[in-house]
Amino acid sequence: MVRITKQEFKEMFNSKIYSIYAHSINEATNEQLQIVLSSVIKDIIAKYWVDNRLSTNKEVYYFSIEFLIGRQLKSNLLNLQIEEVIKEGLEDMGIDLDDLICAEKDPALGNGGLGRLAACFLDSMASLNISGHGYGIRYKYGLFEQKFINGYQVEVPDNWLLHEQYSWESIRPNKAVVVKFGGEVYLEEDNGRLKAKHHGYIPVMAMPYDIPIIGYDNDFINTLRLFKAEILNRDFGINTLYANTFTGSYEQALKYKYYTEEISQVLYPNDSNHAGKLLRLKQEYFLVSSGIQDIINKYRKNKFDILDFPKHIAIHINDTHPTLCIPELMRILLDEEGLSWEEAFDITKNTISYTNHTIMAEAMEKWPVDMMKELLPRIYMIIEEINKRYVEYLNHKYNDNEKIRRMSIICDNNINMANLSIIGSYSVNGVAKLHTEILKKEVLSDFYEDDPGKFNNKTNGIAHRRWLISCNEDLSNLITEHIGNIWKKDTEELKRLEDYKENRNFLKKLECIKIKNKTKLANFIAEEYGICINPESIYDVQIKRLHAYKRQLLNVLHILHLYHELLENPELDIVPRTFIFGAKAAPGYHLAKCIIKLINSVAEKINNDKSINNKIKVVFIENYGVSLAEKIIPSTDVSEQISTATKEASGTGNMKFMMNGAITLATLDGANVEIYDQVGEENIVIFGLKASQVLNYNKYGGYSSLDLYNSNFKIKRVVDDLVNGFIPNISKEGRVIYDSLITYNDEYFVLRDFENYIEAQSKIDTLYRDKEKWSKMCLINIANSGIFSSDRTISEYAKDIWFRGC
Ligand code: 8GP
Repeated sequence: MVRITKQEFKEMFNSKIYSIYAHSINEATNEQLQIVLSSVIKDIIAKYWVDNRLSTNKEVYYFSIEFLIGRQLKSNLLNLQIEEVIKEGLEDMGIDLDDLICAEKDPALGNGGLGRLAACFLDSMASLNISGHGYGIRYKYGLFEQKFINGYQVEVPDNWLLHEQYSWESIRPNKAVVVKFGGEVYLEEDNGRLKAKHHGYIPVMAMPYDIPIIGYDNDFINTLRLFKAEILNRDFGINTLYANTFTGSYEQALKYKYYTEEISQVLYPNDSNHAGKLLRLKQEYFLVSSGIQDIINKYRKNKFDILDFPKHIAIHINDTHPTLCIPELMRILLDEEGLSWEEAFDITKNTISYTNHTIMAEAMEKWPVDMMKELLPRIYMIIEEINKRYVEYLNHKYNDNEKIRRMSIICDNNINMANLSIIGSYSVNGVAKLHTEILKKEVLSDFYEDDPGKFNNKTNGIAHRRWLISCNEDLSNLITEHIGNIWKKDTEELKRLEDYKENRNFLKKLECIKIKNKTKLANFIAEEYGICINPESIYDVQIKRLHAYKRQLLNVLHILHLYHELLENPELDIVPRTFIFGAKAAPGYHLAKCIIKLINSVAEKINNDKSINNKIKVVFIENYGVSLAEKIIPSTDVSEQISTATKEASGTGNMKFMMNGAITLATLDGANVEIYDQVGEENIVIFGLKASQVLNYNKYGGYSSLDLYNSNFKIKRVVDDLVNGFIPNISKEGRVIYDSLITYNDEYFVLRDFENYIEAQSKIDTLYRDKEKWSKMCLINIANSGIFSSDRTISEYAKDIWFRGC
């Protein structure tokens, strides 16, 4: 049990502030005090962290190009169960803990769902005593900071590493490794065997920075190791390597510095578009090679037999960005460990497991053969050989050229990373039941038919510690007062809340907590944006990346519809609504940026129209990210999960809202289907096309948005708004959006689902009027959200994938 008295803490804090800043508390800024506090906490946990790193149990390594961990201070104090002592100790010194919590920079090392999921998984692995570590990249600049200027998104660099330092990290120079790019590979005779020799490569040093991942109330600490790309230092024989690759002039040296440092400079701001850039490929290999070398180095120290590798090590790849783990592990086993191809492939296949996170075609990574060959010659040779052997197997089994083309790794001069991931791993999973079914029956059906046992589903989950206990303390306390503490470690216990569904007193308390949270958010919005919103109104929230398939457009078209109804009849009896958006668009994603401009312009018009009596308000929160989500989610009434069925693999925001007692307004897509199964149809509002209908439309055609537009007055009215000047200052953007709906036949079925969505929204209005009934629905949502804890998800990964057969 991590123990610290108030007195000990104060002494540590005081001496730390002098040693870091050489001045007293009075002179320090909140940022400095937060850095001091993090440093003290690192000292407190040091012993446990070291012990854990020496573990010889089977270890899981989770490779991800993104980790969206959010602020760490509050969550670390919670997990260590020392929040009270620290709070009081700080108070004695005249410091408010909340100020320090807010002073922490949010490391935005991810875009969206995939990166945030990786962070929840780390939290759960540590909390479940699983030795599971993350490998990622320490990007100098995280996801861009979003500013709105005249309603347009403007991107500003996110300099989260101000002064080159992150308060929770510790640098580990003794664990640095070298990653090799370019050059040439020859097979040379070595002790009677052909061995690959790599010449003329460019060496890049991968410097590890470790962040502790603290388990909940269990003294268990794992590591998130992020690698920074640097020039080689003397320890790595800088002179000889320089001689190989650079002539040694100062200019060349600077070129080399740029080449290396560029690799961990910036996180690609694309949420689903595949960034077809050489630099991105360098980043992927840099991550993979650093991580795999690190694992092998530790493995060698433990002196286990290399043939037992899969007994001791599980490597999980989070989507295809770390897929090069497969050829990289092969490379080391073949070229450094001297194993045969068969032995090496057997080990690799039994070590690596893969999760697919999207079926969006543009996110399916493919790399040009020439690029791979030039940048990673040895890796390419290995991929080619894996492919050659696999195609031989397919030829033997199927004799069907079309099928073989679809299943090969290399086709049309491209390397298909999903195919490589499947072929080189023992487990492939989707992230919600529906998504996994679509993978099996549609997107990856050839592979499923070939090896059905490899496929499985692992429905996503969220760290309930961050997304309920920590971000909604009042709700968490209310729950504990009624059902005790066990739910914090076993969220299935939340089911016991159903005993209170007829208890008026409890329902009232639930309602009061929501109002309190809504008031807090209203104050924040008034302060930050100067918009006055009404805590008695329905808070209707859509916060996620901006993407056409997520259909923020459907939401805003409905707002316009409601606005017209109010203009026609100002007495219209609706419950006041506050529509809240938060979303970043990829900088090169034109349609998404046009939609941002549209929402901001609609907000401007509606918020300033006195004739509608404040019945609707629209707020677009700038620079949405983890910390803002923690503020918004506890105060939400309606959770908008309105993607085109089939397109959202799972969604995880939907789970966070549910756990905080919001009612989901959703299509039957991704994990919404499973939320529906948990709460039953009377506690969720469902609308729109089903997945099977969308798949049918896509296969056989049959929907014309133009016909619908011409035949439906309500649809025509809001679509025309885009181009007739009704909304000021959107002439260009409105046209782009109009064309996506009408000229290009509405790829995401926005208009097709519109009528149905209006009905669903009016059902929300009706339901909300009965406050007690609404509160009961909220309660049932909270009570049945336990299954969506990432502890459940991680237990399933552990049992079915990483430790199966152990
Ligand atoms: C997201 C999916 O879109 C979302 O439905 C799912 O809940 C989440 O992954 C976690 O499984 N996918 C991505 O964020 C994604 O594919 N990002 C890659 C481009 C980085």
